[in-house]
Amino acid sequence: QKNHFKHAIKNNTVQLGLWTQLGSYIAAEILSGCGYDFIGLDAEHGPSEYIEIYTQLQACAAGGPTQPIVRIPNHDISLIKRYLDAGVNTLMVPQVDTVEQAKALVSAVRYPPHGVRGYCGAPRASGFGRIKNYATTCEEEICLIVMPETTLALENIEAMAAIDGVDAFFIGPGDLAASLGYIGQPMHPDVINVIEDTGRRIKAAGKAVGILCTDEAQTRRYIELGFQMIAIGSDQGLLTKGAEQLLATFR
Ligand code: 3PY
Ligand code: MG
Repeated sequence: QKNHFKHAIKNNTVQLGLWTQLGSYIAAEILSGCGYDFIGLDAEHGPSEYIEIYTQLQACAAGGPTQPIVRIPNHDISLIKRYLDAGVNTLMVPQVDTVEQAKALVSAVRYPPHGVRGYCGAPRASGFGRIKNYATTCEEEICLIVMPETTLALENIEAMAAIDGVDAFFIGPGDLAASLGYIGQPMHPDVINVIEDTGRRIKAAGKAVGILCTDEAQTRRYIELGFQMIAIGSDQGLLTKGAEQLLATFR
């Protein structure tokens, strides 16, 4: 099955998304019908475990055309295998700092002889066996997004971008700010400078770049700079803001 998201970011079509951390399959179903290009299902932070992500993927399929992106908690290849089996075709991996780590992740999402992904005959990803050519065609449609979130990752950006199979980079502003000595200040001008420079370097190396940003002006700036994917808000944020605003109209 075609991964339109992967092709869109390759073709520089900006993808706007919503981040989710509630772990709610109902919220996932509602939000996938709202017109966003992608929805981030977070299994790094937030309460979602594997089976909860699985049900959120089912909800996304029912809810609308929005592309689910799953952020996994670590680099464990057996866990990556299970998420791919569950039907994840766009995988985001946090804290990717080195070429060795990035290469191991590429290998984890590819079947032999190109990689080490374990084979299952009829996973959900293959329509439970109905998509007969899944194993031989899935590699083209799997999108691997790695997250540079440390100063070490920044040193290795060009080398990681040169790896075939690393499709995109999603900058983690919170962790990157912490690594730069500005914990809790992802909008600090020094941090923004580094992020913008990193975005330029990734683009110059020919790969797509994205970020989470809830500031409108800065989001427009990232779009101007050519960032291809931006998570512009979150389920938790919308719920909090909406609930507070509603009450404030009467109090
Ligand atoms: C971070 O800000 O560190 C993130 O991982 C956001 O997605
Ligand atoms: Mg992070």
